[in-house]
Parts: sequence; C-alpha cells; structure tokens
Amino acid sequence: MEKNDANIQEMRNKEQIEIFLSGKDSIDRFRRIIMQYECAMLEIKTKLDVLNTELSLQKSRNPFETIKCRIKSPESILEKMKRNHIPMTIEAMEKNMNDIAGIRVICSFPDDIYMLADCLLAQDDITLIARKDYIKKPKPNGYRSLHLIVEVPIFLTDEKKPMRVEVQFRTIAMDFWASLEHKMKYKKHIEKAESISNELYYCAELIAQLDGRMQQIREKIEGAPEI
Ligand code: 0O2
Repeated sequence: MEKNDANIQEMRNKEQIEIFLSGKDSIDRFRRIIMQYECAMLEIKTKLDVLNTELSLQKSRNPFETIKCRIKSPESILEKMKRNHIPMTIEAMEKNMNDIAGIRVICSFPDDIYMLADCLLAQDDITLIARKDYIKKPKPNGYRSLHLIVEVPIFLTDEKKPMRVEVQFRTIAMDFWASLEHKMKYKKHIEKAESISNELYYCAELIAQLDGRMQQIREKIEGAPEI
C-alpha cells in the first residue's frame, strides 16, 4: 500500500472506530467489556501456569516454554468485524468475536500441546466452544497450531459472566515459522512471493519432521535407566 493510501485508510479506520464507539456510554461499555476479556485471559493464563508448575514436578521439564497474552486492538477488532460482515455494534462484537482475548502457549514438544489442552479442557469451569487442529490438518500454506476457543466464567463485584478466550498452542519451531510467515502478510509488494510461499511451505514440513524427531529423542532419553 502507498504511504498516502495507508494514511487515508488509517483516517477511515479512526472515523469508523468513532462511529462504532459514538457517545460516552458506548466508550465506557467498550472499556468495561475489554476489562472483562482481560480478566478472562488472566483466568486462563493462571490455569495454564498452575498446570505447568504441577506437571514440571512430575516430568522434570516444563510442558510449555513461554506463554503470551494479548488483547486485540480496537482497529483489529473493527477490521475483522468488517471482513466477516458482523454488524458494527458492541452486542454483535461480544456475540461473534471469539479472539478478542488471545493466549499463545509455546511448547517444546507436540505431545505436550495435546496434554496441556486436554488438562485445560478437563476443568469443570471450562467449556469448549470450538477446536481447530491445524497440527493434524495443517493449513494449505503449512501453518500448524492447535486452536481452542474456550469459555470461562469471570466473577466481578456484581456479576458472573462467561467469557470467550482463544488459546493457540504451538511448538517453538512452529512459532518461529508463524512469526516469519506473518511478516509476509503485511508486505503487499513482495518480489518472488510465490517462491517464498513455496519455501515457507517446505520449511513447515521440515519443522513438523524435526518436532517429531526431537520428541522421539526425548522419549528415548526419558526411557533410559538412571545411572
Ligand atoms: P492475531 O492478531 O494474530 O490474533 P479468520 O481467518 O481470522 O477470519 P478465524 O476462524 O478466527 O478466522 O481464524 P483461525 O484459523 O482460527 O486463525 C486465527 C489466528 O490464528 C490468526 O489471528 C493468527 O494469529 C493465527 N493464524 C491462522 N492462520 C495463520 C497462518 O496461516 N499464518 C500465521 N502466521 N498465523 C495464522 P489473526 O486474526 O490473523 O490475528
């Protein structure tokens, strides 16, 4: 996109955010809802931290290496609502947007992804809304991750409210791949884009093999007798 076009687009987005959030009431409601998503994100993060602490004692290694949390920006929320033809109201946003609160769990090994996801889903205050297994069934570009949309209740001073959070699980290598691939999406005029996409696809396949082999090596090491 040319710089001028980008500026115009930015101005349009700002205008639309102002329309979406017109009036003090809407801004206050929007802020309160975002605060609720933050609380839900914290709930899920704490659950995962607790599982990591418990499982690291049992297994003498951490099931996940890093956990990243983010709240989608108003611009990205608006862009996704437009793209998916969701009416521009706060009610429609709450009803249709599943990834305002997002958590990314980065594991060393693929089997830890499934173990953590199962442990999280087994908790009685968690409801599974949707599951997309892009590890078993990768995207055509090679993207691999396990995505869960879960609902968790948050307890505020005057209400209990179920909130949706998107949890993405992937390995360190899959995360490395996704970050680089994500950069490509934001470049409109990229030279030899097709050959880069092919190369990325090839790397995704290599990463899947590498993840599998590293897991096998770990299993052999774990299976060996202690000295
Ligand atoms: P952000 O800021 O990363 O969260 P959508 O395709 O988004 O309209 P849906 O059902 O939400 O619809 O998509 P999906 O397949 O569950 O994927 C949602 C998120 O997964 C994306 O969020 C990315 O974070 C990640 N993702 C999915 N596919 C790819 C991919 O091919 N490459 C990379 N790098 N990441 C991917 P957002 O909304 O893009 O933004």
